[in-house]
Amino acid sequence: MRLRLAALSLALLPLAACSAQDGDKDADANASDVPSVTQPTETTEQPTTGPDGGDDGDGGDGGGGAPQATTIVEGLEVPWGIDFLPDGDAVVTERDSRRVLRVTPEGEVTEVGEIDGSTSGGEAGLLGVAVSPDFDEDRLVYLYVTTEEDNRILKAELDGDELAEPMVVLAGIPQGFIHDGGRLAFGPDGHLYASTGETGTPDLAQDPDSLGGKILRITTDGEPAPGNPDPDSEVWTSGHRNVQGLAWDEADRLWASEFGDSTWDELNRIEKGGDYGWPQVEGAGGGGELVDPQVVWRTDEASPSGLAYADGHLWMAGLRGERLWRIEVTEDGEAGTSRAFLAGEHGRLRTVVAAPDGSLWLTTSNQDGRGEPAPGDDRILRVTP
Ligand SMILES: [Ca+2]
Repeated sequence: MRLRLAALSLALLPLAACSAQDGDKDADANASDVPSVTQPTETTEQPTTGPDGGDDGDGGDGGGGAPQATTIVEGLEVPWGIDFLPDGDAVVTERDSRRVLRVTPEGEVTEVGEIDGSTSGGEAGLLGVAVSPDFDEDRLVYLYVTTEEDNRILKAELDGDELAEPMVVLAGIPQGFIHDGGRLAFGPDGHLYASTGETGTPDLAQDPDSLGGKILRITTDGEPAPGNPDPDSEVWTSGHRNVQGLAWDEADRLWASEFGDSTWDELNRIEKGGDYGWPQVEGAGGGGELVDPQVVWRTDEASPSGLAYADGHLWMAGLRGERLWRIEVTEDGEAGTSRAFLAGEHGRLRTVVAAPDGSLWLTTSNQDGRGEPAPGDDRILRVTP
């Protein structure tokens, strides 16, 4: 582990660049430099509710095969990251409160810590979480956190219901009021992948010396992972605007969902060293050295954050689109037909992850400053594919 002190000049971009699409609230930077953790304050019981809608989707599904959604937990505030522990409980982060929660499959919520040094405001805050593949031995969870200086990846031991002081894994990822990326996931290769945003400064996406607008691939100590395109760089792919979804299919191909600017959101198949076009191209049409997306959607239909793979399909959660997209993946690794479910039924949808029992956990994001919270928001929903 090391503290990387590069890129101080990238701290705290001007706040005027808030886009109409995915920026939202005023910044309230209030953090100290080094995030620390506050110990748990309470445990709350969250009764599991029954089916809450009989959701048939809006994809013209006349019957059969439409995913059903039930509420696991309600009363959360902008749940952002979810990953699962070996015992089946989930670790859940809340973006603005900066709380780290442990949630059982039955919906019992325990606060295990709070990341005090995290700045929230706009799209920043406590974002992604990934549980160590060796959790039974090392007890580590990885967190993607915005501070006043940067976005950084931390790791902390989770012992039962108590999160220890975090340690810095990788610092110096540009931060901003918007486009902070933030998804963390361990790949089938055992390395940690992180999606970053260009923070409203599009040229960062093409700057090989910036960690912004990239997908990073690092070791658990924050070093460039063996086999990276540049052995001295954490960068795996570049030319991204704001990736917030990462998922591997059953052939271990990596997929990423990406916010477009004003026209095209993207689903990309991620190949080592690829340049995905931003800011030269939004959507398809790059040609040459630029990798085109596999699927695009209008931003009012998607504005995607989380991405998961389950039941032979990719599943993508739409914020502005307020729907859950299901995307076919062919055997040769092409994205096929996509179809929407749950449109408008639960408001903004942020994160979707595959749970150990084969279901999907799906979060609402109606408390994020751009939604219209319903009683009980925000929620974690269980969706059975
Ligand atoms: Ca692109």
